[in-house]
Amino acid sequence: MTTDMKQVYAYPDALTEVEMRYCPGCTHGTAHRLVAEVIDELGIKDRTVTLATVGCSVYAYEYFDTDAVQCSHGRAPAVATGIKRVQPDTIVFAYQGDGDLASIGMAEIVHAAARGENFTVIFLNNAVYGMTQGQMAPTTLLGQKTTTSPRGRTAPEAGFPIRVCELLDTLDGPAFLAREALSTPPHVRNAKRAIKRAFETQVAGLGFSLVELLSTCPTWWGMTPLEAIKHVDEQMTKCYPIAVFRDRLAAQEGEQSAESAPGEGE
Ligand SMILES: Cc1ncc(C[n+]2csc(CCOP(=O)(O)OP(=O)(O)O)c2C)c(N)n1
Ligand code: SF4
Ligand SMILES: [Mg+2]
Repeated sequence: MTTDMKQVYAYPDALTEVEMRYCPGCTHGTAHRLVAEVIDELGIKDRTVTLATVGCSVYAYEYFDTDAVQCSHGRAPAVATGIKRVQPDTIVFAYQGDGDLASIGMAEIVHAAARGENFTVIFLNNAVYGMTQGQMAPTTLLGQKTTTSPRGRTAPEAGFPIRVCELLDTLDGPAFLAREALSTPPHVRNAKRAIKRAFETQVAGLGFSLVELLSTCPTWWGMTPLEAIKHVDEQMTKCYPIAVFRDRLAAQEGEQSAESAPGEGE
């Protein structure tokens, strides 16, 4: 008797076999896997350049089986701009943490988005500086305890959390902007859909794309992996709502299908 077995998951081609150094329960690894699956599905591995940044994902250049450049803190959008303008056929993605992107690199990301540069950003929002021991980030929630806000973040002392997608959504440059959460399986599936859409936007040459992924840092949040997932799902999404803010590819697809549909009287 033969049984038909359908393969549901396989190790992505776009990941190397280097063991990731993330803490148990950290969703950086989940994000890497989703990006790698998308690269495989789009068949773009041989022309993809990974931009690793500074933070816990600093070794991304070892984990993705693509060409890669290690960028200094916050400067990945500037590096991406250079590579993409010189080699427009490459697919470039920057993998940035919230300290990297929304603190030291805020100017770079805003201007690259405003210019509508044709590359993709995977933005990991875990509400702390993970690598340097859990300091407050621009994305830290009000009331959240970190190593530099031991009594909890307060607005008079440290201002309000920065919502990157909403901020970039005020600009004309971006072509795709979405926020998803790496929490429950349905959210993880939606995150992959958004990542794919972002890469497709770049492949179609439509301009800047960014996916913000709400992520865990159980180590510096002082939580178990399960508590951290719950925290993403129940607390982070209150401050950072899940949404697709901009999808110019969908708008283009809509126009194309309207053009090809038979008009009235035809
Ligand atoms: C110019 C510069 N300033 C500061 C640092 C120190 N530093 C390394 S990682 C990091 C924070 C990273 O946090 P985030 O981007 O949120 O990444 P995570 O580790 O949370 O994934 C900082 C401040 C550095 N490497 N270079
Ligand atoms: S410190 Fe936080 S962000 Fe860094 S690997 Fe550990 S859990 Fe992940
Ligand atoms: Mg962080």
